[in-house]
Amino acid sequence: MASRKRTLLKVIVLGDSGVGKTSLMNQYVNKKFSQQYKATIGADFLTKELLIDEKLVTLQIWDTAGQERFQSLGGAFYRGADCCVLVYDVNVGRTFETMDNWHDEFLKHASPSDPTKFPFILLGNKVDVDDGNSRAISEKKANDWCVSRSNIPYFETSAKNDYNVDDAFHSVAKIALHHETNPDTYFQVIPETLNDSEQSSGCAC
Ligand SMILES: Nc1nc2c(ncn2[C@@H]2O[C@H](COP(=O)(O)OP(=O)(O)OP(=O)(O)O)[C@@H](O)[C@H]2O)c(=O)[nH]1
Ligand SMILES: [Mg+2]
Repeated sequence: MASRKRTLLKVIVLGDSGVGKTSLMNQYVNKKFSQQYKATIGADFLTKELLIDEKLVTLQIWDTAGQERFQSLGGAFYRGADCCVLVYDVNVGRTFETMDNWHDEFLKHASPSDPTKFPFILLGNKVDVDDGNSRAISEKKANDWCVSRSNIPYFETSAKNDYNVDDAFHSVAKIALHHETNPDTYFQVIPETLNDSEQSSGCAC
Protein backbone atom coordinates (compact mmCIF):
# COMPACT_ATOMS: atom_id res chain seq x y z
CA MET A 1 0.00 0.00 0.00
CA ALA A 2 1.15 3.54 -0.69
CA SER A 3 -0.09 7.07 -0.37
CA ARG A 4 -0.63 8.93 -3.63
CA LYS A 5 -1.75 12.44 -4.35
CA ARG A 6 -4.98 12.91 -6.23
CA THR A 7 -6.45 16.00 -7.80
CA LEU A 8 -10.17 16.52 -7.43
CA LEU A 9 -11.83 18.10 -10.46
CA LYS A 10 -15.40 19.33 -10.23
CA VAL A 11 -17.42 19.26 -13.42
CA ILE A 12 -20.99 20.55 -13.86
CA VAL A 13 -23.24 19.16 -16.61
CA LEU A 14 -26.02 21.50 -17.79
CA GLY A 15 -28.69 21.55 -20.48
CA ASP A 16 -32.43 21.25 -21.09
CA SER A 17 -34.50 18.40 -19.78
CA GLY A 18 -34.30 15.18 -21.80
CA VAL A 19 -31.14 15.99 -23.80
CA GLY A 20 -29.34 13.02 -22.22
CA LYS A 21 -27.16 14.46 -19.44
CA THR A 22 -27.81 11.57 -17.05
CA SER A 23 -27.51 9.02 -19.88
CA LEU A 24 -24.12 10.38 -20.97
CA MET A 25 -22.77 10.24 -17.43
CA ASN A 26 -24.17 6.78 -16.88
CA GLN A 27 -22.63 5.55 -20.12
CA TYR A 28 -19.29 7.13 -19.25
CA VAL A 29 -19.03 5.93 -15.65
CA ASN A 30 -21.14 2.76 -15.53
CA LYS A 31 -21.11 1.73 -19.22
CA LYS A 32 -24.90 1.44 -19.11
CA PHE A 33 -27.77 2.96 -21.09
CA SER A 34 -31.50 2.90 -20.44
CA GLN A 35 -34.25 3.96 -22.86
CA GLN A 36 -36.43 4.85 -19.92
CA TYR A 37 -36.62 8.52 -18.98
CA LYS A 38 -36.40 9.36 -15.30
CA ALA A 39 -36.05 13.09 -14.69
CA THR A 40 -33.17 14.12 -12.43
CA ILE A 41 -34.35 15.87 -9.30
CA GLY A 42 -32.02 18.39 -7.68
CA ALA A 43 -28.47 17.29 -8.42
CA ASP A 44 -26.45 14.15 -8.17
CA PHE A 45 -22.83 13.29 -8.81
CA LEU A 46 -20.78 10.39 -10.06
CA THR A 47 -17.03 10.07 -9.73
CA LYS A 48 -14.45 8.49 -11.95
CA GLU A 49 -10.75 7.99 -11.32
CA LEU A 50 -8.43 8.75 -14.20
CA LEU A 51 -4.77 8.99 -14.98
CA ILE A 52 -4.10 12.14 -17.01
CA ASP A 53 -0.58 13.21 -17.96
CA GLU A 54 0.67 10.86 -15.23
CA LYS A 55 -1.49 12.61 -12.64
CA LEU A 56 -4.15 10.83 -10.62
CA VAL A 57 -7.40 12.66 -11.07
CA THR A 58 -10.81 12.20 -9.46
CA LEU A 59 -13.44 13.56 -11.78
CA GLN A 60 -16.51 14.56 -9.77
CA ILE A 61 -19.25 14.99 -12.37
CA TRP A 62 -22.40 16.79 -11.26
CA ASP A 63 -25.61 15.87 -13.02
CA THR A 64 -28.27 18.55 -12.78
CA ALA A 65 -32.01 18.76 -13.39
CA GLY A 66 -33.02 20.24 -16.74
CA GLN A 67 -36.62 20.68 -15.64
CA GLU A 68 -36.96 24.03 -13.95
CA ARG A 69 -39.30 22.76 -11.24
CA PHE A 70 -36.65 20.28 -10.12
CA GLN A 71 -33.82 22.81 -9.92
CA SER A 72 -34.20 23.04 -6.16
CA LEU A 73 -30.54 23.78 -5.49
CA GLY A 74 -30.31 26.80 -7.78
CA GLY A 75 -26.81 27.44 -9.02
CA ALA A 76 -25.05 27.70 -5.66
CA PHE A 77 -23.13 24.47 -6.13
CA TYR A 78 -21.61 25.65 -9.44
CA ARG A 79 -18.97 27.41 -7.34
CA GLY A 80 -15.56 25.82 -7.39
CA ALA A 81 -16.23 24.06 -10.70
CA ASP A 82 -13.23 23.37 -12.95
CA CYS A 83 -15.24 22.82 -16.15
CA CYS A 84 -18.83 23.15 -17.37
CA VAL A 85 -20.28 20.66 -19.87
CA LEU A 86 -23.20 22.03 -21.93
CA VAL A 87 -25.43 19.40 -23.55
CA TYR A 88 -28.09 19.76 -26.24
CA ASP A 89 -30.03 17.33 -28.43
CA VAL A 90 -29.02 17.67 -32.12
CA ASN A 91 -32.61 16.73 -33.08
CA VAL A 92 -34.37 19.41 -31.03
CA GLY A 93 -33.58 22.97 -32.08
CA ARG A 94 -34.78 24.70 -28.91
CA THR A 95 -32.33 22.71 -26.77
CA PHE A 96 -29.55 24.39 -28.75
CA GLU A 97 -31.16 27.86 -28.57
CA THR A 98 -30.99 27.70 -24.76
CA MET A 99 -27.22 27.13 -24.73
CA ASP A 100 -26.54 30.88 -24.40
CA ASN A 101 -28.76 30.98 -21.37
CA TRP A 102 -27.17 27.95 -19.66
CA HIS A 103 -23.71 29.36 -20.43
CA ASP A 104 -24.48 32.78 -18.97
CA GLU A 105 -26.37 31.42 -15.95
CA PHE A 106 -23.43 29.19 -15.13
CA LEU A 107 -21.00 32.12 -15.15
CA LYS A 108 -23.39 34.22 -13.09
CA HIS A 109 -23.60 31.65 -10.29
CA ALA A 110 -20.10 30.13 -10.45
CA SER A 111 -18.48 33.58 -10.65
CA PRO A 112 -15.04 32.30 -11.71
CA SER A 113 -12.11 34.69 -11.26
CA ASP A 114 -11.75 35.16 -15.04
CA PRO A 115 -15.05 34.35 -16.84
CA THR A 116 -13.44 34.83 -20.27
CA LYS A 117 -11.03 31.97 -19.57
CA PHE A 118 -13.40 29.55 -17.83
CA PRO A 119 -13.46 26.20 -19.75
CA PHE A 120 -16.74 25.01 -21.25
CA ILE A 121 -17.33 22.07 -23.56
CA LEU A 122 -20.35 21.55 -25.83
CA LEU A 123 -21.88 18.12 -26.48
CA GLY A 124 -24.41 17.59 -29.28
CA ASN A 125 -26.07 14.36 -28.13
CA LYS A 126 -28.39 11.74 -29.72
CA VAL A 127 -26.66 11.71 -33.13
CA ASP A 128 -27.87 8.09 -33.49
CA VAL A 129 -31.57 9.06 -33.80
CA ASP A 130 -33.03 8.20 -37.20
CA ASP A 131 -29.47 7.80 -38.54
CA GLY A 132 -29.10 11.56 -38.42
CA ASN A 133 -32.13 12.22 -40.66
CA SER A 134 -34.07 14.11 -38.01
CA ARG A 135 -31.23 16.46 -37.20
CA ALA A 136 -32.30 20.03 -36.45
CA ILE A 137 -28.87 21.56 -35.78
CA SER A 138 -25.98 21.08 -38.19
CA GLU A 139 -22.44 20.44 -37.02
CA LYS A 140 -21.44 23.72 -38.65
CA LYS A 141 -24.03 25.73 -36.73
CA ALA A 142 -22.83 24.23 -33.45
CA ASN A 143 -19.19 24.82 -34.37
CA ASP A 144 -19.91 28.46 -35.29
CA TRP A 145 -21.50 28.99 -31.88
CA CYS A 146 -18.44 27.45 -30.20
CA VAL A 147 -16.10 29.75 -32.12
CA SER A 148 -18.22 32.79 -31.12
CA ARG A 149 -17.89 31.71 -27.47
CA SER A 150 -14.07 31.79 -27.27
CA ASN A 151 -13.49 28.49 -29.10
CA ILE A 152 -15.35 26.03 -26.91
CA PRO A 153 -14.45 22.43 -27.88
CA TYR A 154 -17.36 20.56 -29.50
CA PHE A 155 -18.17 16.83 -29.55
CA GLU A 156 -21.06 15.00 -31.17
CA THR A 157 -22.14 12.06 -29.02
CA SER A 158 -24.57 9.22 -28.60
CA ALA A 159 -25.09 7.98 -25.06
CA LYS A 160 -27.14 5.15 -26.57
CA ASN A 161 -24.41 3.84 -28.88
CA ASP A 162 -21.52 4.94 -26.66
CA TYR A 163 -20.27 7.12 -29.50
CA ASN A 164 -17.58 9.67 -28.56
CA VAL A 165 -18.58 9.57 -24.88
CA ASP A 166 -15.16 8.53 -23.54
CA ASP A 167 -13.35 10.98 -25.80
CA ALA A 168 -15.61 13.84 -24.75
CA PHE A 169 -15.17 13.26 -21.01
CA HIS A 170 -11.46 12.64 -21.40
CA SER A 171 -11.26 16.05 -23.01
CA VAL A 172 -13.33 17.49 -20.14
CA ALA A 173 -10.82 16.08 -17.63
CA LYS A 174 -7.88 17.45 -19.58
CA ILE A 175 -9.18 20.98 -19.90
CA ALA A 176 -10.38 20.98 -16.29
CA LEU A 177 -6.93 19.87 -15.10
CA HIS A 178 -5.26 22.44 -17.29
CA HIS A 179 -7.51 25.23 -16.02
CA GLU A 180 -7.26 24.36 -12.35
CA THR A 181 -5.35 27.15 -10.68
CA ASN A 182 -5.91 26.25 -7.06
CA PRO A 183 -5.62 22.47 -6.90
CA ASP A 184 -7.83 20.56 -4.48
CA THR A 185 -5.43 17.75 -3.74
CA TYR A 186 -5.78 15.06 -1.17
CA PHE A 187 -3.96 11.93 -0.16
CA GLN A 188 -5.47 8.51 -0.19
CA VAL A 189 -4.01 5.16 0.75
CA ILE A 190 -4.38 2.96 -2.28
CA PRO A 191 -2.81 -0.24 -3.61
CA GLU A 192 0.37 0.24 -5.67
CA THR A 193 -1.44 -1.08 -8.73
CA LEU A 194 -4.07 1.39 -9.85
CA ASN A 195 -7.36 0.02 -11.11
CA ASP A 196 -8.51 1.36 -14.46
CA SER A 197 -11.44 3.09 -12.88
CA GLU A 198 -13.38 3.25 -9.68
CA GLN A 199 -16.68 4.85 -9.14
CA SER A 200 -19.02 6.11 -6.51
CA SER A 201 -21.96 8.37 -6.37
CA GLY A 202 -23.61 10.77 -4.06
CA CYS A 203 -26.70 12.87 -3.94
CA ALA A 204 -27.15 16.43 -2.86
CA CYS A 205 -30.93 16.39 -3.08
N1 LIG B 1 -31.62 7.64 -28.99
C1 LIG B 1 -31.01 8.19 -27.94
N2 LIG B 1 -31.70 8.42 -26.81
C2 LIG B 1 -31.04 8.98 -25.77
C3 LIG B 1 -29.67 9.33 -25.82
N3 LIG B 1 -29.31 9.88 -24.65
C4 LIG B 1 -30.41 9.85 -23.89
N4 LIG B 1 -31.45 9.31 -24.54
C5 LIG B 1 -32.83 9.13 -24.03
O1 LIG B 1 -33.37 10.41 -23.78
C6 LIG B 1 -34.20 10.41 -22.60
C7 LIG B 1 -33.72 11.46 -21.63
O2 LIG B 1 -32.41 11.14 -21.19
P1 LIG B 1 -31.83 11.66 -19.79
O3 LIG B 1 -30.41 11.24 -19.76
O4 LIG B 1 -32.69 11.24 -18.67
O5 LIG B 1 -31.96 13.24 -19.98
P2 LIG B 1 -31.54 14.40 -18.97
O6 LIG B 1 -30.85 15.43 -19.78
O7 LIG B 1 -30.78 13.83 -17.84
O8 LIG B 1 -32.96 14.94 -18.46
P3 LIG B 1 -33.31 15.70 -17.04
O9 LIG B 1 -32.83 14.84 -15.94
O10 LIG B 1 -34.79 15.89 -17.05
O11 LIG B 1 -32.60 17.03 -17.07
C8 LIG B 1 -34.13 8.98 -22.06
O12 LIG B 1 -35.28 8.28 -22.49
C9 LIG B 1 -32.88 8.39 -22.70
O13 LIG B 1 -32.98 7.00 -22.89
C10 LIG B 1 -28.96 9.08 -27.05
O14 LIG B 1 -27.76 9.36 -27.21
N5 LIG B 1 -29.69 8.52 -28.07
MG1 LIG C 1 -31.12 13.74 -15.84
